[in-house]
Amino acid sequence: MAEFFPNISKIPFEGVKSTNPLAFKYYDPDEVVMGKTMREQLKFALSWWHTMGGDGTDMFGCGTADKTWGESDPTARAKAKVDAAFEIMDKLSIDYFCWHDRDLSPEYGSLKDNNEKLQEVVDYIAEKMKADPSKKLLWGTAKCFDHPRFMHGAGTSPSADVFAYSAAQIKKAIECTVQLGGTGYVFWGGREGYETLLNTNMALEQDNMARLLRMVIDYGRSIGFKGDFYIEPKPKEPTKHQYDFDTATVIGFLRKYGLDKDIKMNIEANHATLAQHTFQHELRVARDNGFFGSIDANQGDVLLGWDTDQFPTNAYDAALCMYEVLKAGGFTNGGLNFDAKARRGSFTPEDIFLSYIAGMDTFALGLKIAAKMIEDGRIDKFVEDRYASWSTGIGKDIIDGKATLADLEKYALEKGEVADSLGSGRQEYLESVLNQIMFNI
Ligand code: XLS
Ligand code: CA
Ligand code: CA
Repeated sequence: MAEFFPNISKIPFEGVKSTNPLAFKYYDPDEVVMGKTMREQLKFALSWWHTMGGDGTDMFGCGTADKTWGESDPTARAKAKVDAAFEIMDKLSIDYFCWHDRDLSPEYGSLKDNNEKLQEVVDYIAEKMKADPSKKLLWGTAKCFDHPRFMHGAGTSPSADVFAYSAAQIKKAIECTVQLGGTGYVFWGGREGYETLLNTNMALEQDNMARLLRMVIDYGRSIGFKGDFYIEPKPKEPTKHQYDFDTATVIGFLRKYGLDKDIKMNIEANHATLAQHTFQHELRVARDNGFFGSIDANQGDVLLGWDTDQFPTNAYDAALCMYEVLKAGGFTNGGLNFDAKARRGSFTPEDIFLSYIAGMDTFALGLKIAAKMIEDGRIDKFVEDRYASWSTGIGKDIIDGKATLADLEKYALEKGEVADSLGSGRQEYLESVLNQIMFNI
C-alpha cells in the first residue's frame, strides 16, 4: 500500500532537550505517571472530520490543504482516508479515532445508498482493525446537521419526517459504532436549538429530543453496545440558543427526562469557554455530579468569540484539565479526542504531524503537572483546611441533618459576629504555588 507521508517516520520521544520538530518532548507513551502509562492515562484520539476532511475552507475562501488523498471518486477517497488515517495514527502512536458517519462516507443521495456506502467503509475499517488491533474506536456519532434537511434541527425539528430520518441515520451510526467495538457514542446537538421563539415550540422540541435519546439508548443496548453515551454541551453556534448550553444545563435536562443514568458528558474545551466557563469548571461540574466521561481537547482564542477548534498548546489549561481527570479516577471508556484543526495557514502535510505533536506534548506536560499538583498536596490541603469547619461542631451537625433553622438561630445569637471565623482565600499564593510546580517539572 502506498505511503501517504513518505518523508515522515514514526515520531520518537526525544525528551525536553530535543529541538527536532518531529519528535515528542514530553509525550513518552511508556512513561508511568500515577500508576498508569501516559498512553493509558491520556488515551489520545484522532478526529476524522478535521484531520482527514478539513481542508481549511472558511466563509472567506476555499481550502488551503489538500485532503483529497489522491482520489476524486468519493468511495475511493473514503477508503484512502482510512489508509491515511491509520498511517497518521501509527506514526503518532495514537490508539483511538472518532468519526461522524458522513466523515467516513459522504452523502450520496438516498438514505439507502448512504447506508450501503457507509457500510462498505466501515467493513474496510474493520479489516484494518483486525490487522492492527492497537487501533480502537473511541466514539462514533451521526452528522445530523450539515445537509439542508437539518436546517431546523434533527431531533428537535418541527417536522416529524426529519425526526424520523434523523432517527434512522442515528440507528445506522450506532450499528457501525458497535461493529467497530466503539467504547462511546456522542450526541452533539448540532442544530438542536433555535433562533427565535416567535417560530419555536421549545417544550415540544425538548420533549422530542429526550424521546430520540431514549430510543437510541434502548436500541444501542439491545444490539450489544456496552460503551458510554455522551452529550457534548455547546452554548451557541450554529444556533443562537443551543439546548445543550453547558454541563449544568444538560444535567438538568437529563434528570428531567430520567436519562441521567444513561448518559455522561463529552466536554470540549472551546465549548466551555464559549459558555463563559473555564474548561476546568465544566469538568468539575461533570465530575461532582457523576457525569464525567470523555473530552474533546482543543482551545479557543481569548480574543475571538467563536469556536476556533485550535490544537491545545496552553499547558496551564491542560494541567487543570488533567487534574480533574486524575481526581475523577482517570478515563474509563472516554479519552482525549483532538477536536482540533491546524490553522488555515498551516496547510502542509507536515503540519498535521506538528499540530498533533504540539497537542499531545501539551497534554503530556499537563498530566505531569497535574500529577505533581496532587503529589505536592499544598493546593488540596489548602482546600481541605478551608472547609474544616464542616467536620466538627455546628458544621458537622448541619451536614448530618441534626441542626434545624431554630438551632442555627440560637447558635448565631450566642456566637455574635462571625466575620473573624474566615481565613484568607490566598488566591495569589495558590497561583504562585501552581507556577512553582509547573516550572519545576
Ligand atoms: C462541533 C462539535 C462536533 C462534535 C461532534 O462544534 O465539536 O464536532 O464534537 O459532533
Ligand atoms: Ca467537539
Ligand atoms: Ca468545537
